[in-house]
Parts: sequence; C-alpha cells; structure tokens
Amino acid sequence: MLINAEKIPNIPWEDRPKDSSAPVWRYSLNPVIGRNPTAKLARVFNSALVPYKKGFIGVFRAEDHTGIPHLYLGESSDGIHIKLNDEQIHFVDEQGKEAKSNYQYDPRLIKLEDSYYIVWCDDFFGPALAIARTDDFKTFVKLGHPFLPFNRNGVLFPRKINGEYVILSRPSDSGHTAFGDIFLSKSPDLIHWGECEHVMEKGWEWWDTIKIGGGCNPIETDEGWLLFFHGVTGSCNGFIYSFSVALLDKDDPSKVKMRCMDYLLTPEMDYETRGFVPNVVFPTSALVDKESGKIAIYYGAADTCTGLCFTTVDILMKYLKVHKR
Ligand code: BMA
Repeated sequence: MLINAEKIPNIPWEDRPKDSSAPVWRYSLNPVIGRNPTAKLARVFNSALVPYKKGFIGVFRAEDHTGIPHLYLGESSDGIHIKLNDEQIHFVDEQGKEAKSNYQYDPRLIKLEDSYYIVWCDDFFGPALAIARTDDFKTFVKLGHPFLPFNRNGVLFPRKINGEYVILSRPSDSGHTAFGDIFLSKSPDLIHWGECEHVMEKGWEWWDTIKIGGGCNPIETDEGWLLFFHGVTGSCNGFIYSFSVALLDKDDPSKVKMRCMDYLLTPEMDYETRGFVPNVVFPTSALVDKESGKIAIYYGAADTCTGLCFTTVDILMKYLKVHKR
C-alpha cells in the first residue's frame, strides 16, 4: 500500500502488453523526447517531472550545440508531449544574486513540504551535488552544495524521517568513475548534512558490478521505500547502464530490506543502444498514482533521448520478493 502518494488520474500510462510478464514495460511510442527536439537543444535526457497544476512540470537536462549540459524547464498536460523552454534555468543565491555554474546535469525534482527541490550534479571545482528550491518555477534559489566534490546522483526523500531531511548520494571521481556505492546523509535544514551511512554497495550480479547510483525519488509504501537505482557493468566496448529496484526500511532507510538481483530494464531498443553514449538506461524520475499504484518512470536513453516505461507497485513488490537477494 502506498503512503503519502498523490492521486495522479492523468498519469501517463499504457497497460502491460498481453503477451508479457516483464516487471517493467516501455511506452510503445518511445522515446518521448527524441533527438534535436528544438532548434537549440540537441539532446534531452536524465530529467525529472512532477505533477503540477492540472498537468506536469519538469526540469530537463539538455545539451545545446556546444554539448554543454544545462537545466531547462518543460511543461506537459499528459506527461508525454513535453514543451521545452529554450531559455536555461537561472539560479540565484539567497540574496537574489546570480549563482553561476558552467554545467549542470542529471536533475532530480521533488515536492517536499510546500516547495519543490532540484538536486543535480553541478560544476563546483568538478562534479558535485547542488540543491535549489523553487515555489513557483520562476525563481530558483540555490541552497549550495551539500557535499564536497566529487559526488553525483543526489536523491532526496519526499519527507523528513525521524525529524530530519534525508538524501542519498554516490561519491565519485572527477571523470567517468569506475567505482561507486550509495550513501545516506541527514540534515536538520537541507543545508548542513552529516550522520552519513552506507546504504548499498555495487552488486555481485554482472549487470551492477562496477557501480550503482540512486535513480528516482523513493516511493513510500507500508513495507518500506521503493528505490529505483542504476547499476553499471563493463564490457570490451565500455560501460552498460541498467536499472533495478530495492526496498529500504521505512524508519531507517540506510537498511536495505530487499534488493532485486535482476535488472528491471537494460538497453535493448535502438534508442537505448545507439546514441551519444550507447547502452544506457538511466532512471531519474518516477510518478506514482496513489489510487491505482501505477508507476511511470522517466529514464535517459543512450545520453541522447528521454524514455518512459511503466510498472505498478504490486508488480514490483511481487517481482522483488521472488528475485531478491
Ligand atoms: C554518468 C552520468 C550520466 C550519464 C552516464 C552515462 O556518469 O554522467 O549523466 O548518463 O554517466 O554516460
């Protein structure tokens, strides 16, 4: 059973194909954002949407023709047809002064209390996480960098746990990082972070043997927090990014109750296996409907396009219980 979820009657959705027993299935008209979606933007991927007003709003990682990633807003009435803003998001500090950075990527977006928070990988003498708050998607206040460089894949929990804000992150290096586990940190105010714990290590199965990282905002159920995470393995042709799910303890999410041994999605389609970085499926956002338990997951495909796939809370829980480690 879902806890603290919203009703999203217009959640983007397609039923599982009749002949499939897969735990996760792709939107039949994927990708939802293909190559060169606007004259200015060449690649849009690893992005995040939330329900907003009668539709959806999102923060998108997009690369213009310089190839440098920045964050852009996008809006949609159905979560599938997305209108991207050509003007990148400008961040200010608490005093309203421009907060500059040379690049920004892999945003996660979450509603927490009465505000929305973006957590992304920022340029802070190398890749490091940053957090910003917005109340209206017009002014974006950068709260700073929660951790020293180098760190990526910041995933905030959607509520305080035992009176503290909680974030997952994945310490890394300044390059393509051939290691990586998921850690948890706590904060009284979203500024000062500490009480760090180790949550999950890279896997023993082949698909996640090099590194893992938090993916979408955790989904609260009565059995614990469902966390989609990506896992990376190496081949003679480079990294391969797949993703799966784990269940974290509700009161102490540093404890992993179950972790799926199998990947849920691995690069198979042309738009996942061919692109700027081939063989990448990278989940960054999940919408979940309180009434039906339907889940729509947005994922980056081959660092080029945005894909969408579906599952339900029931299907995931059943699959996890059979394929757990
Ligand atoms: C990671 C991040 C992601 C990217 C992935 C695959 O390190 O940089 O943005 O999707 O590599 O290239």
